[in-house]
Amino acid sequence: MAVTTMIGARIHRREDPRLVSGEGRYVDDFTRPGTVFLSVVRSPFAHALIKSIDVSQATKAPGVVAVYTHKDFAKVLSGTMPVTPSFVAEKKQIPPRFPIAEKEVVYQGEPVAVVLAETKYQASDASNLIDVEYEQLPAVMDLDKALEAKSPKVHSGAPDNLGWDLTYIPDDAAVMKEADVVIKARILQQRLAPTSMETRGVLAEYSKPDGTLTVWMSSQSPHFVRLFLGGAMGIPENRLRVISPDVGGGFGAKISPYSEDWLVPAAAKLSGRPVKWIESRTESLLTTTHGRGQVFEVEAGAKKDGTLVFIKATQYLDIGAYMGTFAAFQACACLLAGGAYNWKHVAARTVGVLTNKVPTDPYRGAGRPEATHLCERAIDLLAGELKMDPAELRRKNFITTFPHTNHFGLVFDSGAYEKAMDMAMGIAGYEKLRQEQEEGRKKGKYLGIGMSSWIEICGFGPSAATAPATGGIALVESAQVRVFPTGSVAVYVGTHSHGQGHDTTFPQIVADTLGVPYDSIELRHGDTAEGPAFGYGTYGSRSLAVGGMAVHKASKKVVDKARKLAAHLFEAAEEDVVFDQGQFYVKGSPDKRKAFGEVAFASYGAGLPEGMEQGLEAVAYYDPSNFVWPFGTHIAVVEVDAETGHVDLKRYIAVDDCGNIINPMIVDGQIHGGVAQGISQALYEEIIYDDESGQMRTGTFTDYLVPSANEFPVFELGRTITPSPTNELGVKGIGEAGTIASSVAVINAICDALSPLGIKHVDMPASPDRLWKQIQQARGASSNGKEARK
Ligand code: MCN
Repeated sequence: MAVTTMIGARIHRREDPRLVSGEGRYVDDFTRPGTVFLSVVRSPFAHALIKSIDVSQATKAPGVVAVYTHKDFAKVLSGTMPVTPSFVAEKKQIPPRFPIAEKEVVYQGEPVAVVLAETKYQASDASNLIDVEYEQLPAVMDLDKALEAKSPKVHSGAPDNLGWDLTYIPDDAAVMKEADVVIKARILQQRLAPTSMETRGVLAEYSKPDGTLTVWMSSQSPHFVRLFLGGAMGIPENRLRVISPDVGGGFGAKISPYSEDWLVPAAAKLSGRPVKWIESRTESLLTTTHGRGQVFEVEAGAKKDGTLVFIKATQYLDIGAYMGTFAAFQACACLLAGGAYNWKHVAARTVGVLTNKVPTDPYRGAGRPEATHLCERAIDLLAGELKMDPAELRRKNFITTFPHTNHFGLVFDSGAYEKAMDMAMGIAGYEKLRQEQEEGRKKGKYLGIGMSSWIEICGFGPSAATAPATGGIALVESAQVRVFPTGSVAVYVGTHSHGQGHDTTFPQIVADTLGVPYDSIELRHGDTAEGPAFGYGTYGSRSLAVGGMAVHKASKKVVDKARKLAAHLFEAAEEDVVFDQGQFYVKGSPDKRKAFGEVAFASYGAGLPEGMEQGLEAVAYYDPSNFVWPFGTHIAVVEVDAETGHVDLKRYIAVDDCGNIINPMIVDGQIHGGVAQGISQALYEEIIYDDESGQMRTGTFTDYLVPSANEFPVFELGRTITPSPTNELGVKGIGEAGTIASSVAVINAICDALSPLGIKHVDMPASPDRLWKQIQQARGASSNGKEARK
């Protein structure tokens, strides 16, 4: 690999001046002549039968162009919404999902009818005139209750509410008996709303004469939408164009296709008019897939000397009313339950449970924050039982030899876990903090130090592992590099940047590989009409480790062709031509050079070597041999006010290792955002439904607490670099790392702070209300002499 100056350069994101000055172009900025606006009539109930729908008043309302219900959409849409079920082999039940309800609604917010009108206000007003007669049915909202035999069924007539039940590894009772101490915990991962700044939105234009459909959509994976939507509408991929322009965040919730992604294009076909729908914030909280929504039963055991023996995790995952396209993926929490440690035995089981709520699907980290949380909580609980320092217990049990094959057959490519922990402890001043804690406790201060030594699997993914899991589609990645006659370069990729800075980092890779100026390279993505035939989108922190490698591979193909041409121009043998930072020369004659641009120009001219075609461009698909395995240690320092339950997050230290770095500034930015999201889960965010009525109680930002920068301390970052042996760039992903690591670091710190009260575990969000009650209970118990109070 040519090493020059751009890979590793801490340069500003080139997309930012455009995005922060209002020049970004999001779905709502696009319009087509004659566009009508769509409003969705949604079920107000969590579970009900639709007895009748009267649209007569709405049809007569001002500006209304059409009103459509299930029977209309059934004429232009076939099949059901896509699901990747094969990930969970022992699947029990995948309720078929049509994008709009026909006879039964199974979650609040499910589409029942749509109105098309000349303005969005007319569409919204008219949707209130649609009279739907419902017969309310009992809803089941609670995960535990849903599993009871006598509970109402989420779908009428269904045998039970079980989505899946899969034991990956059963108990090994003989090994489990070897443990001297055993801890048990029930850990809640509350439902979260992935609240990107830009809500979802779709604009669709159908041309009847030529049978083409163009869709503008806020999506992380436009090619997948084209594949699935084309199937549903019977439109071949060469007549269907999906454009994801600037996307204001996705956080995993814009991977899977949604009802509206089908209804808007279908309405465009039915009405013969371009149709636009932009999701409101309340619709977003109610109907965009939620994240997490899980309960873990965890058991772990260790020897007296701190040697870890076993960890057992049972995951109960609240699927919601239908299975999200990638819902089963969240079961990967089980595969990483052992974390960064050597355990003699790991047992894991995942149970997917249907409830009358909006489906859950991947949200930043998807399975890996949950795995880190359960494992790192178990480590701290064991350390408490063993009366060992949590850092010491970690150090004693870290995996140290690589590649390492875990209990599930996954191969960790490289790591240096202790090094990252040592650096984090150094930055934190760990020993001093422990002393301060000791002294503070004497004065009644509840200071806590929490650690999270995280690992993750990302860079999805190798075809051998992903094709069986997705039902046949291998998650590889594509790129096309085009060099124009005067030397400027356009790069087309199948990944989609919606905040991750690809416009900057991918050209950094190309600049070094081709040896051309960074400013001469443009990145294009998000339009299925451009670039390679298929792209696999952005999620699972895969864009660099897979997509960046495709870019690198395509660039190298271009260099190979240019080298052949340079040899011809030099009248030398190809193997004698040296390519050095954008210049070609013949071995032994370094003074006589041809710049890459000269060769590019020549490639469009006459007199090429025999058999060589004009032009200088290449397409590459990259299929990695393995996933990549970043890691690190985060440390949170908190003080809990025992009188109010308020948590003051005093410091946050994050040491992460994502292999070689393309752009340190962008990596830091990704860590900042990710850490903020994880802390927010630990302290603030929670989607709440009323168990009785099935109504969501957090339908606005007044009830659903999203923090601002003011709620966070300045993050103290450190970095170790352990290159990945999996790819030539030596890179690993970083887009989810902060979220994966941080929630449990904060919770471990709170538990540490409250340990003098005998509190061993707190659930998320650790809101003042929840903590105050727990503190009151603990104090009550201690005044009854049941718990020790220091
Ligand atoms: N990078 C780097 N060197 C590394 C690793 C990464 O320079 N060793 C750079 C990459 O080149 C890229 C960025 O860091 O510019 C993130 O790369 P990567 O880790 O490959 O992650 P992805 O680009 O695939 O992003 C996906 C990830 C996920 S899964 C979610 S969810 C998420 C996230 O990124 N959603 C985001 N970060 C987000 N950031 C914003 N602003 N908005 C979202 O919706």
